[in-house]
Amino acid sequence: MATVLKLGGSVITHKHRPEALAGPALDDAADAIASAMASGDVSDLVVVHGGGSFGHHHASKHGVSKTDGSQDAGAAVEIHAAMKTLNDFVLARLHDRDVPAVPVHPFSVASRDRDGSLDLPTRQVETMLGEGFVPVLHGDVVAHEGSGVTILSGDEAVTAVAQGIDADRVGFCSTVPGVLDDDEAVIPEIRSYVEVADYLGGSDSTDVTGGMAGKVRALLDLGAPASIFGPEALRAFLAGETPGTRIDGK
Ligand code: IP8
Repeated sequence: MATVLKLGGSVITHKHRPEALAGPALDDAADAIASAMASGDVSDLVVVHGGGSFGHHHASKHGVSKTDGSQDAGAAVEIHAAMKTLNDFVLARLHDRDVPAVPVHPFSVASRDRDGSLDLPTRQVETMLGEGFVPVLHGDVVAHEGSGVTILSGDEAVTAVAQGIDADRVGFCSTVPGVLDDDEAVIPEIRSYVEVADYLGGSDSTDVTGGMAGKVRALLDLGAPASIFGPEALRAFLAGETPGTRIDGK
């Protein structure tokens, strides 16, 4: 039973200050993951984390987005390095709790075709799972045919990995308790983007990959049910519940 869990960049970092880790929030998430694994609620787990104030700050400084590329190796390395720093923090907090986390850096394995379609091989992720590891991927830069490098969002990584390993469950831990309607109430289920397009405005901070609208689109594209929920519901999700908003584009 494979589970892919995304830890939103806004959950584990302070998004409005460059390279500021939200340490207590990351500790809470790591505690939830460690106890779900210790109790056997979760076995094959892949974690993907977003960029928060690490990736997005540097991407925006260099004008790089999912569609606007850069041929500047220095810019690519700077964005990637910031994401590796954040990845190291996530790994360390998991290791502190005896979770056998190992890094997977998408820049080293993934690429985009000219039309933007993504190739993210997942054979190594499956082998890691088979060996009892918890692969930890992240949003990153990726080589993009004709554009240098562009940004790979954590959401795209979730979709690609979940499809590649045929995941059974996908969870998206965000700062909000789910996708909210105009009355700030959690929408329990979304089956198509048009149902919710009116509610999904742009992200209010530096987010070069699209905020909640991008998250919903990515999870609808998954072709399997996924959940968006807040940090307080992470334990419930890992225990097998479907808190927050259930997204099923099939
Ligand atoms: O926070 C973006 O990932 P996201 C990663 O999941 C970078 O959109 C490098 C900005």
